[in-house]
Amino acid sequence: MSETSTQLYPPPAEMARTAHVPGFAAYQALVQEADADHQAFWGRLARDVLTWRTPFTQVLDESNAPFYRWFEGGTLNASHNCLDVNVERGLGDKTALIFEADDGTITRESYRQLLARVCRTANALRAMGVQKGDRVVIYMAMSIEGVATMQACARIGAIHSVVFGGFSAQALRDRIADTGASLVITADEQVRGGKRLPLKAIVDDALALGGCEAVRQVLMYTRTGGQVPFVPGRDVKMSELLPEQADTCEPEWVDAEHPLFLLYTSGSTGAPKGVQHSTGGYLLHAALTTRWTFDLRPEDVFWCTADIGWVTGHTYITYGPLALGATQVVFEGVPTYPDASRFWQMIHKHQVSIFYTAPTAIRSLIKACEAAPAQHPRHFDLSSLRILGSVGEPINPAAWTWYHEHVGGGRCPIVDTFWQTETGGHMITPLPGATPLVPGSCTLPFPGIAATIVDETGNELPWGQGGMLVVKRPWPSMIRTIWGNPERFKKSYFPEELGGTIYLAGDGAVRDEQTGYFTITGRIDDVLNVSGHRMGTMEIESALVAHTELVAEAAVVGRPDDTTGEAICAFVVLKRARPTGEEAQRIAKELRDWVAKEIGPIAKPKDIRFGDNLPKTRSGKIMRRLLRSVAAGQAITQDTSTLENPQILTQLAEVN
Ligand code: 6R9
Repeated sequence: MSETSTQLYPPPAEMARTAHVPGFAAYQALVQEADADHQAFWGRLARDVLTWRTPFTQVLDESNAPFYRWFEGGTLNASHNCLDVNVERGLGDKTALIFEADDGTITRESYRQLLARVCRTANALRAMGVQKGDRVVIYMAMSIEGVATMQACARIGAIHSVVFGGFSAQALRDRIADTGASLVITADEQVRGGKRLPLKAIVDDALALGGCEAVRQVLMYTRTGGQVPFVPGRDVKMSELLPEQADTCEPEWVDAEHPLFLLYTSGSTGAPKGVQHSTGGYLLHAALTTRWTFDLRPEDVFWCTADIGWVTGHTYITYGPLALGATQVVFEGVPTYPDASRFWQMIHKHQVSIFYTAPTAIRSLIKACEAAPAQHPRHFDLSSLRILGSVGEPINPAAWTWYHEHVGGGRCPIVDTFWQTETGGHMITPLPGATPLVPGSCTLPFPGIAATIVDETGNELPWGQGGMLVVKRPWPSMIRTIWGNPERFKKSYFPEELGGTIYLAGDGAVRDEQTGYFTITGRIDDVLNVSGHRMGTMEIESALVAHTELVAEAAVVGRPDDTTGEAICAFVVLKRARPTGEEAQRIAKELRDWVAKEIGPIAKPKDIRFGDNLPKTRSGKIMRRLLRSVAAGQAITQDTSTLENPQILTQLAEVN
């Protein structure tokens, strides 16, 4: 509905008065403060929001741009900021985490208890020989232990790299090998949607693939007690090591620039990149955005449904809310188990006041609740909610309106937060007490974020004209480098064509002619967004052609999908004759399973089309533009005159 996308939703009057950023004028004042003196602005906030061991002496060092350094001279510890500081503030007995397991079992942990757990884990890591700067790979599901393990790494200055529990042994191996980790932390199994899924067995497979020789030990949390292989001398159980440990642990005071974590994400070419984040700048933005974007108050119950395997789970579970002493829900399961009312029941049970989820979850719940009306949110008391959030992909106006009306009861602002793994925290987002909302728009930049839109040569474009989203000034939580590949960091994010110091987001965007509000139009590179998960088309292509017995050539593109946003569509040329009918379906299934094994189930192509060839230019380049139209079922309107073999398009349009 086009009307809904232009309707304005002003902030609720009460919020416009009492929010951390109260009203649009307050937002504008912050933007002006940052514009007038960018460094003074961030310096003031870094002193206000974080607790430093030694104060910084310089806010920003640009001498080696784009390798920016923030808060030089300052030392701190992220875990100290998230735990000790809150206990010292008198929040020791406040609930930090409410964990709800897949089967509904609830465990609560106060700030004091969480601090003790993190200290025991940190002592255990030290006892295993982990030192400051060592990399630790965490392959765990949603759990208090998962959050505590990340915090424990931070406490001793070890660099964690969480790998999402849905990635395969091969994908896990690649990440372990790239980090050079000496320790892997995992669980025996994970439980999701009533099913037990392996974790430890996958770690064993990953290590057996080779290339991870730096790994000396594997630390295992016992989640289910299921039978799992155990390698004596290498594998250690948390249940045996932790109780022996003291529950105090002196934090390792690190420089503001000390790497806090690496998180792998997909780019347009090559292997996934290890995005490196800092301690001081990252933590500042994590805490500040949690405070301003979600208007977090002491009495709030915050629930971010993301997994700790993604950046959203890092910033808005492990770091931001804890740095502010919030109470939050951590959920092990899936939104549709035991049925599609799970979220509504949990919001009511835990009296959640701030709820942050992804458009793909909303769209799948709309479908499920329409099919089973008893599970519709209207049957549940969701009056505890005050603010809703969305992240991961554009939220279409229809899903926005449903979320606003049925989940938010028409009274809760929706913060549509645009950001990326590389940005560390929110970049363009409404503030709930300040910004009038327009469904489908992430509205305006967070104060201090110099976002704008440029053309290919770096010229700023007027409102109304679509182009590339860039950020003109550095900000504290920006990516510091790609682990082990500073050249790729410069090339990917600070291209010479744009002057070498402007951050290129990789998304297209346009600003509304009247309001200047941003709308994200999608990636401008070969990165797909499937259910809010970033997938490189090249990664999936490499996985397909790695099936050397069957596959000669493959090209992967995205096509629009009502539920998942984008769906993966693979065009495959086999080493044998082009299959049809049942044979085509059988081979397509085999290839889907193969991709799941190579990368993980999230990378399985939804469509696989077989051809005798792929559409290529006379110079042999695959014409992905055309494949995108074929995948979307659109008529080909582009110029095909440079195509070597135009007839191939008809063949590829056939669905198996
Ligand atoms: C946080 C996260 C980043 C990519 C980003 C963009 C898309 C995220 C969005 C959005 C429109 C939003 N994206 N939030 N697009 N509106 N509110 O998702 O990080 O996994 O690195 O993905 O997701 O395309 O470039 P990440």
